[in-house]
Amino acid sequence: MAKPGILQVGPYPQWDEEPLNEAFAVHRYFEAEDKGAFLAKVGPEIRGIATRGELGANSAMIEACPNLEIISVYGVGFDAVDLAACRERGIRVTNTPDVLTNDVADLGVAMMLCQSRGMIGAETWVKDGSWASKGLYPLKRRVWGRRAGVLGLGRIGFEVAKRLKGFDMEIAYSDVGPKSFAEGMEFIADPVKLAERSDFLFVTLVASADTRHIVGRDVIAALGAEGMLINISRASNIDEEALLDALESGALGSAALDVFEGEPKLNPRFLKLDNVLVQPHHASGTIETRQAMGKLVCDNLTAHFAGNPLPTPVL
Ligand code: 8YV
Repeated sequence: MAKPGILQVGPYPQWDEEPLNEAFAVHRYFEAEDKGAFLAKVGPEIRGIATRGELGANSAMIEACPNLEIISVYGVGFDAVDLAACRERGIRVTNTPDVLTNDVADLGVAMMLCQSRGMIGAETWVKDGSWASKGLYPLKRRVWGRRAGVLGLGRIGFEVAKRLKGFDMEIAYSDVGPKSFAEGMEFIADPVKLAERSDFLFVTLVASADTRHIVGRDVIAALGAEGMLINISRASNIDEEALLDALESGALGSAALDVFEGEPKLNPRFLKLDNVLVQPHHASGTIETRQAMGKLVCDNLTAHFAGNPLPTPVL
């Protein structure tokens, strides 16, 4: 029997490419020079799309594949998949939850520590000879015992909060409602009020049209000149123009960001700022987690084409 045709939207590590190529007839979208012509040619053969969290599958891509049955996302976030089009056509969608939760939380907390203690600048201070020529490195801000806010207490937000407890921080969170498992954490429904009482604000929300720019000028102003914003979710949750204005003027103390509008190209204003720590969207980027994510992508596709229940369905 012919292998099911799969459209691979972006590259995966070699260890994921091998099982995919073995089980499916893989068409590598990201290698095509003329993407439109490529889709027009292979579209009818495609029964599955293997994509990545931030790349997703847009309506044009879905439309070009009239025999599409499933989209398997390498990532927990599926905001870049046109879910309405999938619902309409009965296309299944899967993601890779749980396996990346701890690594994403780790990176969020690491960014807070790194940025608050000025570790990147401190390393430069040593390497460029400033330590020897200028003496002591400028003093930075403490982390332990201070106030953290978690915007979105889902799986990742909860793991962030759990880690912050280890730093004896006072933790509050915002979500659609109070969570029974949020022991020792204060529920503050309004993100502006959450930001007002927080030294560090973590954005760990699932991104959707409803959460777009939920961190806007008012939340950023409330966090203030001493506050730090940490984003390990999606760029769309933050009004990036407002964030840049506040970082440039000093109205916001600092930010630590793993995600950006239009990534991997960043707004060049970010590159001129000393008070922002930037990371290349790699919160889930450990060998262990990426292997587990790749396995789930493949397992979901295999289960679907074998007529078995999907391990991690979204739709
Ligand atoms: C990416 C992510 O999928 O889980 C998500 O939603 O955005 C990430 O894990 C990862 O960077 C691979 O592209």
